[in-house]
Amino acid sequence: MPKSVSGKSIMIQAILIAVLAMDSAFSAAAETVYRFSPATGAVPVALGVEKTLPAEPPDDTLTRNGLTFNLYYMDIRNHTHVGFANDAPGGPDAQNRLKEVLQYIGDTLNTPGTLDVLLMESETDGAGYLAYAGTYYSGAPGFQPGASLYRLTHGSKPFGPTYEEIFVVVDFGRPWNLGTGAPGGGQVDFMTVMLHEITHGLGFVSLSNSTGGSQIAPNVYSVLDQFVARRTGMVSLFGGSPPSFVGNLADLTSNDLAWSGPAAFAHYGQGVAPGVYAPATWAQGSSLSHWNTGHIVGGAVMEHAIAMGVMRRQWAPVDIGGLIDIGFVGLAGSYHSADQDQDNQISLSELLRVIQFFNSAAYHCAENPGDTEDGYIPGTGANHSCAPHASDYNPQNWVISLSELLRLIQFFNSGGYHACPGEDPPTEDGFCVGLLK
Ligand SMILES: [Ca+2]
Ligand SMILES: [Ca+2]
Ligand SMILES: [Ca+2]
Ligand SMILES: [Zn+2]
Repeated sequence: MPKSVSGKSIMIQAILIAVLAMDSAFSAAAETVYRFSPATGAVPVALGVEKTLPAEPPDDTLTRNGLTFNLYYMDIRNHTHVGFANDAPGGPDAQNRLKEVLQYIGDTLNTPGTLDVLLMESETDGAGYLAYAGTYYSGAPGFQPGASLYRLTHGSKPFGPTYEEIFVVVDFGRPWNLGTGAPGGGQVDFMTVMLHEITHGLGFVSLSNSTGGSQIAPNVYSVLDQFVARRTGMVSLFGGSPPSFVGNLADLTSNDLAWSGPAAFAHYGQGVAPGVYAPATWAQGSSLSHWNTGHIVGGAVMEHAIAMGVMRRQWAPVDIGGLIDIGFVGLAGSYHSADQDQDNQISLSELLRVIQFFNSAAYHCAENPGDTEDGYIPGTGANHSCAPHASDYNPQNWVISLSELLRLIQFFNSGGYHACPGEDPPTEDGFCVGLLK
């Protein structure tokens, strides 16, 4: 999101899409792809002609939980002496904070693969966006995943080796908190903003313009756009094949949009669909690409604005649900906690363990997860600081009820189960009967 500092809060500026003049660099024969961020809108790139990712090996690499991030710092390569550069005042700190954010993302995303992240030359003017990030889309009609999600689900780069999956631009002329501690009241927390921006780079973004058309090309929308709905009646605003805008123009500025995806609903846990940002005046770069700021219980990373001095370095449940809906199904946890050997089957001994919790009338967390076979201890206990058991969901109360146990017996009897967070309608516990094909 394009953020700017305004008084005590950071708000998104309305940004018009840059209209790029065609010039000789845009060969008529070259296929066009689009670099897209909420801040800049769609910027056409002649595929194979304009190369953005350096051919040389990355400057740094980080792997967490099977997900590798290759980091390319243009401040280092171009000797800017600012921003992320090693000899810039906050350069090493900024690199470390970025890597901590990526560690969190890798740990949490639970999705193996590789993403090339291009840290473009930093700005220092202190005007305009705090930072922005995005990914690439083609001009093909459909609800597109974007390059990041495409690479993680297909295992290949959609547009070839010379394009990154995520590009990031940071304006270092801002009062950043580049430390690990909490930001001061007049500081912007770097890790918080990086998490927000990189989430856009993962594909959490709308491609709609102010009239419901695509910013890229006719009928080209994002996987997020398919979940934007008019709250009254939960009517999707983008639909059909190929997708087009099927809502009313007034919907886009109605303050009455909601997210129709089941995982965001379930993870939000408020019994109501989370709101999508749709202020009375269309805010280019902010509208539709964020949760309804100020109306999300408990707040979220993907609200369009964040107060200075605030730190939010982990996705809120609603952020995680939204990411699951758009295709990051690994976030749901691929395995049921009863499935200790993670073979998508509930064996008799795995079932007996949960029957033990049922018979003990309660369960709680082991002091150290490695203390027991599954990190839990039968019986009543004060420690509830771990993630609840997947069998404890209706309600989640540190007690395994008979009906909750019967659900696991169903998986035991059917020879397998699999995570199915995208099921419509959603299942009671996010899992489905049977082995994944
Ligand atoms: Ca700037
Ligand atoms: Ca098993
Ligand atoms: Ca329960
Ligand atoms: Zn944003």
